[in-house]
Amino acid sequence: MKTAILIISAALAMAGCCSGDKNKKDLLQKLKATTEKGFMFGHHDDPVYGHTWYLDSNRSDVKEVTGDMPALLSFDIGRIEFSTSPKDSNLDKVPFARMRREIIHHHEKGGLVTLSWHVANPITDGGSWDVGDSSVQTVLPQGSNHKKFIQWIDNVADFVNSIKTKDGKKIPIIFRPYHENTGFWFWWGAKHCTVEQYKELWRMTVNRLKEKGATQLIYAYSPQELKDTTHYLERYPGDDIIDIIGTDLYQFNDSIYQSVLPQQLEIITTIAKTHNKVAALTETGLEGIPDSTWWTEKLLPIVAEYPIAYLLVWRNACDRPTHYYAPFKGQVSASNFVQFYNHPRTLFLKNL
Ligand code: BMA
Repeated sequence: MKTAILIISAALAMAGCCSGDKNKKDLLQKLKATTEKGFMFGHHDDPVYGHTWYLDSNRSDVKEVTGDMPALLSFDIGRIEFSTSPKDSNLDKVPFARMRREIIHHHEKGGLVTLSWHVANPITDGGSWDVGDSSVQTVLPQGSNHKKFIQWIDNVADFVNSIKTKDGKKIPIIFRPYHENTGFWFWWGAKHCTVEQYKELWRMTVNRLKEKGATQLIYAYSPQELKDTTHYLERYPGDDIIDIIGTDLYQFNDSIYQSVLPQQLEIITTIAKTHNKVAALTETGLEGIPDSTWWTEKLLPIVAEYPIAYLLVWRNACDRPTHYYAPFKGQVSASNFVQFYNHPRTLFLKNL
């Protein structure tokens, strides 16, 4: 009896592992195929709140402007590390249960999903922005917060493993932790840990997630302020771990963005090509989009020149009136965004 149970549970574990792996391969294939056609548009927290609304059902600022959903939805799982109940919410007040429902729904419609993780500082339990020079070191094996951090990673595994189709298959997701690490503002930033410590943080995370059966994840690396390919690869965790060669770049100054964006895209697409990976502009945007033709005059002419699978703009906060990156009905760039939507190289949900 005991042996039978053991055999059955081993078989089930294998099925789980292989279905995760197969789904992951399908997702990578889809991303590669997409890059031939154009690039997907992604929006963070798109179906859960918008410029003037919070947690309504069946709403999306992007849909209200274009009649279509973004091809890619992004959510953040910051605070999953403290989550003990299904009622808990992330750092931007998105309930994890709602996030799960939206991911399943979007996947069923053929869309893609990415998750970032603004994980708390392991020493202070403060936010990701609570920087301290030894934080990374303390979560690595032998570190004083290692056990605690492994539990945090296990919470991530439990959450992603709970996101399944109706027939029980784990939904493949692009996971993008420890982002913008060439900057100094997050506790995993270059100023706060050595190259080796940063890489070990990644390796430990990916290994643990795999051990917990989360084999459906594909991984995006997204540093920013890149000098050249050598700089990009300095902290790159490795080809065996990373699937997506990403970067984050926002427009704070028009002419700087115009000159830096092509350089950054050149770096990531060159590396993606030589490492046989997928390139993506993992975060970008202009806060408040005051430039009414920004989408077709500033963003599109540059990104259309590079083989990237997607670009993602950040959230339309409902409680910060100027903190939005996608247009909503009546916003000054809304009609220009429709032109962007109609361009043959931009891919939204209906194009997938
Ligand atoms: C930042 C801002 C914050 C938010 C954080 C994590 O860029 O949007 O308001 O809490 O991302 O999503």
